[in-house]
Amino acid sequence: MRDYKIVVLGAGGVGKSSVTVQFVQGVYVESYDPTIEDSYRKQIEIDGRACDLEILDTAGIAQFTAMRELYIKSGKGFLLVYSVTDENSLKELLSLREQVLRIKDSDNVPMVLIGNKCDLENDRVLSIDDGIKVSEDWGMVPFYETSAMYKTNVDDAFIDVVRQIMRKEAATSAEKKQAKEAQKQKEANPPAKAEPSARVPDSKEGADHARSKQSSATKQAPSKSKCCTIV
Ligand SMILES: Nc1nc2c(ncn2[C@@H]2O[C@H](COP(=O)(O)OP(=O)(O)OP(=O)(O)O)[C@@H](O)[C@H]2O)c(=O)[nH]1
Ligand SMILES: [Mg+2]
Repeated sequence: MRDYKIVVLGAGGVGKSSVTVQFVQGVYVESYDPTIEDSYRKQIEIDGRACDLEILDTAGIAQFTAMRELYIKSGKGFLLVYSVTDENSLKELLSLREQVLRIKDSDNVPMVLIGNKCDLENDRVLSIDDGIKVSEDWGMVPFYETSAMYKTNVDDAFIDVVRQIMRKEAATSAEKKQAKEAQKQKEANPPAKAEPSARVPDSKEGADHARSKQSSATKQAPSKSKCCTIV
């Protein structure tokens, strides 16, 4: 069974724990208890493959974010969560994503953007289009509006990030296989040693080159006729 390490990131109170617990345990947590760090495991079959998910639910509030760098390093896929009722929570994600890309040293990191609390229509300050705009700015990162309360799109968001990890791993192992094949071929048929005169000279240079070649050949191993010409 393959291991998939997923990290849930976002500002305080946006619903990271509620979304995670809803996905893992199928229950909705009404109360708010700020997280320091919680880890969950869930086994699930995706596209016929058994997957062992390790989900890290992280702290949103600043006092608890010191460990962020470490868990970003170890994560394979990321859920970036904001709340549609909190404009700042979306702004905070911009720097969080930057941090993820910087630490991973890659532009290609499995990731989904989540606008949570979409059931709170009356308190909504961010539209679907606001989320779509950010997803486009990020190079079409998959975007879901979710409700942890009603379990809307929660499973889809997690499954999406696992599929992205699978695709990335498949691409990496295909690249490795190709490189290995190329190396094998190289070892089996080593390239012929290049002649020192293999470079194609331009016409003037070619003439000079030919002349100097001739004269040095003459000096080193004069043939009869050339000997006659010099004399
Ligand atoms: N109406 C509604 N409330 C939600 C939803 N998701 C979370 N909440 C509520 O929002 C509050 C905060 O949710 P949490 O899941 O604890 O938020 P968090 O992002 O984990 O917060 P930190 O751990 O402090 O970073 C709780 O009272 C939740 O019940 C949702 O989809 N809809
Ligand atoms: Mg939490």
